Amino acid sequence: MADSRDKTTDQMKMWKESRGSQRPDTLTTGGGQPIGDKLNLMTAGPRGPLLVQDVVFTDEMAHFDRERIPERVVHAKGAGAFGYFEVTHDITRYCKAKLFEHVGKTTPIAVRFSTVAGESGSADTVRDPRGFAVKFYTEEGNWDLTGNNTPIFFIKDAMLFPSFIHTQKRNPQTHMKDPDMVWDFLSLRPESLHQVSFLFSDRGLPNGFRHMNGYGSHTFKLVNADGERFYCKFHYKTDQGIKNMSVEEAGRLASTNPDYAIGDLFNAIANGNYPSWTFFIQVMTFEQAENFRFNPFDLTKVWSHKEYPLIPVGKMVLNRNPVNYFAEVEQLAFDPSNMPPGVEPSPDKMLQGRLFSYPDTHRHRLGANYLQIPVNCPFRARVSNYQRDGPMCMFDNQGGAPNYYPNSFSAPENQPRCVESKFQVSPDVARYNTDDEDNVTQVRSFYAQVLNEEERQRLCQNMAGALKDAQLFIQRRMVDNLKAAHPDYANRVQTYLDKHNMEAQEKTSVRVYSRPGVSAVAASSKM
Ligand code: HDE
Repeated sequence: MADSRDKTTDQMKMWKESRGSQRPDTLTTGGGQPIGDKLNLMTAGPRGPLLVQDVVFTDEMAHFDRERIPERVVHAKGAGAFGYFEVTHDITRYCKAKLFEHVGKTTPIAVRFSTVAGESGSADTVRDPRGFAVKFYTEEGNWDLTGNNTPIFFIKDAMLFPSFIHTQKRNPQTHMKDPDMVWDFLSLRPESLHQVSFLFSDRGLPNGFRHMNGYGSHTFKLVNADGERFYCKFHYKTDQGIKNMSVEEAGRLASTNPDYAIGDLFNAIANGNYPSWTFFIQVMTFEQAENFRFNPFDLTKVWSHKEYPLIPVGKMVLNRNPVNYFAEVEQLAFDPSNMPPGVEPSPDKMLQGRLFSYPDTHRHRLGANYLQIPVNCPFRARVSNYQRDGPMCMFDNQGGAPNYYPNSFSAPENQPRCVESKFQVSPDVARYNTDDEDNVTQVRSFYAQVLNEEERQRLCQNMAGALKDAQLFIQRRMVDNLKAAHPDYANRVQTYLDKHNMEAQEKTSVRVYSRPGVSAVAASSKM
């Protein structure tokens, strides 16, 4: 028993030890009044009933009744940690953001890693992308680079996101995960194939959060001090090395240690084994973007590293565990629209959709003043604006400063250097279809060039193992999509599917034929 203990399982013991010889605190109500007895209700006689005047009880119970806030609609299960980002290479020729000001500069950060589809209590070792969200607390306000462990995504139009997520969640009637929903949607949207291929490859089961890369995923815009603009992608490469899990190991841990990834991160940091990542950018000029063979803002595609090499920028180190999970991780709110001057959105339709969705969900989940919660507060900048009041307003609500603008009473000043860069948009306003763009070229090279033979084999086996649970017509449509990417991809998945389908058929026939009183012909006509 003692052998199996680590920093997570010993947390209570260590907390007590951390208090040394300090006497225990006085037990109080939420209002701070000392409590005489917290074990026994105040009742009329030893057998009850309870008195309304037992405010020690009502204070406790009323707060308990309100303990849960809505969990994140996606990425509900996750782990958080804190640390710093240090600039190791000068990129001021691309970006004027102060956090990149000079080599050696450090900026405090908060990071949250997560799975996507499961609920807050779900297992860490499921096949799913992993969230990789970083909040940089800069002097120019917070920058939230809210990415994943993959450089691409399933869709490229934000309109589809709620539907896509519904297919990853639960069936509206059965409240179960539903393979028909998943594969119906994915096969109807062939642009998802690149991400689906990543997902069913070995990288779909990372070994914890420390052994995976992170990506800003979208194309962003960088602006330098002279107002020159560049398109850019962000990458974090794990210094721990990539490590994935076998399907068997992930399945075993899902039942024996469903919090494996949270524990792995917590223990590493508590043991002083601080995980780190090297931060890079890829840069594309506006001219290159205009002539690029793909839409450079298409989130289902990567930029070739040969043509757009990784440029080193800095290092991210995680060296502090949360002191309290709810306060610092459950309430941690990331928002892609939090960008310091020098970082701007590209026209990527997914990024544009996210700029609205995140602050909107935070107002619902955490309340209108969520930016005052300490972990979200841009504590290195001084917030001066005209937002006042609202529920749970903390601090001094900007005291006696005028709450309207313009005003003649020492109003906070605009900063012309921070005006967003200008850009042109000329095309007609319309709802443009994106699913007819090239959805196969990069899947083909992922399959044929990036993966080796064994990896290809596992990808096909993993995919068929999941696709087999969908209706046959959906399986066929998916295999047709694979065929468009690479015939070998389609053939191998089909071979595995045939095997699964045959086995399933055999099982069904055994069940049907062995039912007493049902003839084989009658049974097969029902199939
Ligand atoms: Fe998110 N996503 N997302 N997402 N996402 C959320 O925000 C959304 C997308 C990502 O640890 C939600 O606070 C839309 C891409 C991470 O707290 C929500 C679209 C990428 C996290 C939301 C996307 C991400 C979220 C749920 C398509 C990688 C967890 C709760 C237009 C580049 C952050 C919340 C954390 C969380 C919306 C697509 C990453 C609902 C509308 C692409 C890492 O606002």
